[in-house]
Order: sequence, then C-alpha cells, then structure tokens
Amino acid sequence: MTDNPTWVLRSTLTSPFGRKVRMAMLVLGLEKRIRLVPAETLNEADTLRTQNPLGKMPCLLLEDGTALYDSRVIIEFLQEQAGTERLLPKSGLARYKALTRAALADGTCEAGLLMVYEGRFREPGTYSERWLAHQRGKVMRGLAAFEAAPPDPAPTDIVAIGLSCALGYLDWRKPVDWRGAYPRVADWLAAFAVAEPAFNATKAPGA
Ligand SMILES: N[C@@H](CCC(=O)N[C@@H](CS)C(=O)NCC(=O)O)C(=O)O
Repeated sequence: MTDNPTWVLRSTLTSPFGRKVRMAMLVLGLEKRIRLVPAETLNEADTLRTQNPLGKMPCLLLEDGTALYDSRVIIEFLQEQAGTERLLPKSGLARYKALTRAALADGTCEAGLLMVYEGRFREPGTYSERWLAHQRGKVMRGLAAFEAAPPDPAPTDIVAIGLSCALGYLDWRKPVDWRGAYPRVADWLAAFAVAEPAFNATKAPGA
C-alpha cells in the first residue's frame, strides 16, 4: 500500500467500515496513494480521537492535515480523486437510490457491530437480550430487503462494497446466522467474490 503515499488511512485490517475504504481504494486504483496506520479505538491516547472526535475508524488524513470520515464520505472523496463515477453516480435519482441502499448496507453492519460490542463491553450475564433483539431485527430486516432485490454482482459500486463488507463481518463475528434465511444474498456474495477480487484481497487476517 505504499510507494509514495499521499494520504494516511487510520483503520485496522479487521474493521468492516475500514474494509469498505480499502476495497474502494483497490477498485479505483488508488492503493499506492494511501498508507495504512492502524488505530486503537479503545486507547485514549490514540490520535484517532483528535482526528475524528467520534473515535471511529476509518478516518482518512490528507496532505494538509484534513481528516475525512466516515467511510461513505471517504469513498466519495476517493472516487472524485480517481475522476470517475464508477462507484456512485454524481447526480440524479440514481445517486440517491444508491446512497439509500448503501445506508441500508451500512446500517445492517452497524447493528451487527453493536451486537458484538454488547458482548465486548458488558460482563457475561449482563447482556441486554432486549437490546440484542432490537439490533438483530435491524440486521434481519436489512438483509430481507437485499434478499428481495439483490444488487448486480458486477460492476462493483458503493452498494456492493457496503453489502459485501457487512456480510463479511457477519460471517466472521457471527452476531446472527443469516445464510439459511437469505439464500439469494448468499448467492450474490459468492458471485460478487468471484467478480470482484478486491473482496478477498481485503479479508481480515484470520477471518
Ligand atoms: N458510520 C461509520 C461507522 C464506523 C465504525 O463504527 N467503526 C467502528 C469499527 S468497524 C469503530 O470505530 N468503533 C469504535 C467505536 O465505536 O468507538 C463509517 O461508515 O465509517
């Protein structure tokens, strides 16, 4: 990811939202311009918290110190730098439809992440089943919407990037068991992984 990098990407290799940016970078051919600097979201001393006050990754640092977040904003920036509309139409209803579906994919991932955090931040025996069920409902309804209308496996766009990273995360951390319930989404992911090499190239180590 180096050579003569211009920008710094604060993210781990395991973050599903960081993976979205790493995939976009590969698809757009910008990987040589970005240097990955891991972030520790639980470390109060990590500069991530000054770069993004929310303390969330991914965060992209530009030459002049500007920090861009979140993943959707970074992907729009990268697409503009690459001089293309490959991942997201520049204007018109198609743009807003794509952004809405991308928000659905991200929200599905975020709900899965909150389920995992429930286990990580609370002591065993104190998990809120009500909270877990609330988040599980979001994941399942989000996936049901994609089951009813899966994206095209090609070409790769912002929706496919978001959905594939969400599914990769659900497969890895397993907050829900989704594959049996959503076979068309599972078929879509299999076809997408073949059509888009950046998906497997950005897999979290050990995932
Ligand atoms: N909406 C954000 C979500 C980013 C996010 O939730 N990142 C997680 C890691 S995958 C994080 O930094 N969590 C630490 C925290 O919430 O404190 C995006 O699209 O970038």
